[in-house]
Amino acid sequence: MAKGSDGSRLANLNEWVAEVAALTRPDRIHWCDGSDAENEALVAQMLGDGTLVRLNEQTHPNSFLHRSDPDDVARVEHLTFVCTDDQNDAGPNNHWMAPDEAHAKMDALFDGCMAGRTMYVIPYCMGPIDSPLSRCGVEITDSPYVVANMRIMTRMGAPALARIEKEGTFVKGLHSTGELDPDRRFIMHFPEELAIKSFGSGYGGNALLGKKCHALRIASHQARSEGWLAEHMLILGIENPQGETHYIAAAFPSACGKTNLAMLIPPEGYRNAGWKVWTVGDDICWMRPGKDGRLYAINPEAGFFGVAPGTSKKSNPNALACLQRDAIFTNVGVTADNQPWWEGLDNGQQPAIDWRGEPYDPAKRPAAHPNSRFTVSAKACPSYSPEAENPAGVPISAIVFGGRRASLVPLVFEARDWTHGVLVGASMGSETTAAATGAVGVMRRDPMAMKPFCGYNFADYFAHWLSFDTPGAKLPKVFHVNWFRKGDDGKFLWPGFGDNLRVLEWMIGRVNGTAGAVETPIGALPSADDLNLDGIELGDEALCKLFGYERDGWSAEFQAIGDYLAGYGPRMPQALVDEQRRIAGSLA
Ligand code: GTP
Ligand code: SPV
Ligand code: MN
Repeated sequence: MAKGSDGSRLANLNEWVAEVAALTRPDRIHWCDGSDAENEALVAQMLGDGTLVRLNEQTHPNSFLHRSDPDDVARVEHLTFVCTDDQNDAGPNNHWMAPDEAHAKMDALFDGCMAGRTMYVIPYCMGPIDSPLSRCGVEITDSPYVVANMRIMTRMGAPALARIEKEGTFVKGLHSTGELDPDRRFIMHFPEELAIKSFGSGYGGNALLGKKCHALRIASHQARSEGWLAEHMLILGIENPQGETHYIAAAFPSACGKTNLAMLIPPEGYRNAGWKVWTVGDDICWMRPGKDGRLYAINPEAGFFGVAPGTSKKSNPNALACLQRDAIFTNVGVTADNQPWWEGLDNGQQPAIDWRGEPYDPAKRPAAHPNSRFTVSAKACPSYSPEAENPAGVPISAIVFGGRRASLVPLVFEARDWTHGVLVGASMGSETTAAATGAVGVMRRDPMAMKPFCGYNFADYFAHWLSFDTPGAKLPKVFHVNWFRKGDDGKFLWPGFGDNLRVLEWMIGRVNGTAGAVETPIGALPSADDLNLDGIELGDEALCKLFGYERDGWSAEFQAIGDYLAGYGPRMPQALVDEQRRIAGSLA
């Protein structure tokens, strides 16, 4: 039982914990305070029962490997539900179940599920503890691995409990790993009750309920009624040689480059000239209009749950620097001397044991699972922005949408205005990745990178986005990027990573009115001369495909976008339908 200073505001928390304990029947209840001693005890316990394996203490002090159940390695979109009273409120973009039915189904699964286990009560705060934009929650779980990850990913423990006591409201998240049986696995959201019930998975977005379940699905629903936005976006600051910093928020689908862009290290010429990129967040962004009409953003998270494969000293030195100590690795391989290893690490070492704990055999499986991850505190990142802890948030100058598109979509273009920008976000497409179970590399619509995460009807969501365009609003400019355009040989045409700064520089130039562009029906595209391409070699095919605009292809794309929006029926805002028709008409 947690004691409030007067007991009153915590009554609903204590009641809920008692109710859950009566249902799940744990052997013990542990209230997490977030202390080092608590963490050390949990780690010792997990080392003892094999949940964690200690990595090489010389090269990676205080770092651990966790191997998931092989059937539990990614988010499960087909088992994720939004349970609203009216199915139309969840929308065609979500799986839906009636709240009563969903509660009954979940309560049957939770019945007695914690017998023999400890029930952990984790009070947490999403966002700086003193920010008015932050929101609190409590996760109840029977997984010590979840506790250890939540400790890194959120502000967890006593300060969060104190805030909950003051506010009286919090998101209730109930989680159990159950038996890790994929047939008894559901991730249920009850946005109208600020509640989550997750059973049968221990993996990332399914189990660390502060992350996708709270900070995106529940928060997006809450944000709609309170006038703000909860988005699947990184936040970065870009400092120019004059010392001015512009903040950019960017939405790319899962495993499409948010962490990498957020931690970008400028190419050498830029570095020498004094350019610097500051990391505010790599996955989630909460923003709301400030008094001056600009959008102000916070990162609700305190750590990174990043994709391991492909992370190298060359592609993302900042991420690698974060991973030197105090990190949890999930489903990576290890070397003979027990250092973490993944495909694309490129440090000259070789894997000995794969992510399943078996001797590495490239004919059998990769050493690291394609969706293997690291969990590490944001404070460990050399580029972590001092402004990331600012309770007021950072003012956003540009919003960027992007996806993995092998064909058609150029490197970058700019939307004409906010309404067009909302359409650019709403019509985003991307090839699927290993971040969720299912086929990889299939093009699907993933509006604003929120397809798996919007807690309500996309038609209402687009209307909510449009509603920010009010008199006096000083909205960010909106852009679209594609780092993943391929040539006829199937290779990426754009070098990406650090060189993406060239594109960000052009965006800031557009915000300041100093950079040029060519108007087309899909938006304003830079010509190759409008970007600084010094120091990189691009052939004719690359120049043509990265900076060109293919009228016939876009005409077909806009027909497909029209069909997609029509699928939402009359709830789709007319302004968006009109915008699509106007552009489709000018392409015909
Ligand atoms: P989530 O954590 O799943 O939301 O993903 P994320 O958007 O943060 O993705 P991340 O930055 O981890 O990138 C995923 C994959 O994309 C990695 O394999 C990267 O190497 C690759 N990637 C990132 N940026 C670029 C880029 O600019 N060009 C190319 N070609 N690949 C990139
Ligand atoms: C994503 O899939 O977008 C992630 C990883 O960031 S997870 O936390 O598992 O959702
Ligand atoms: Mn993500």
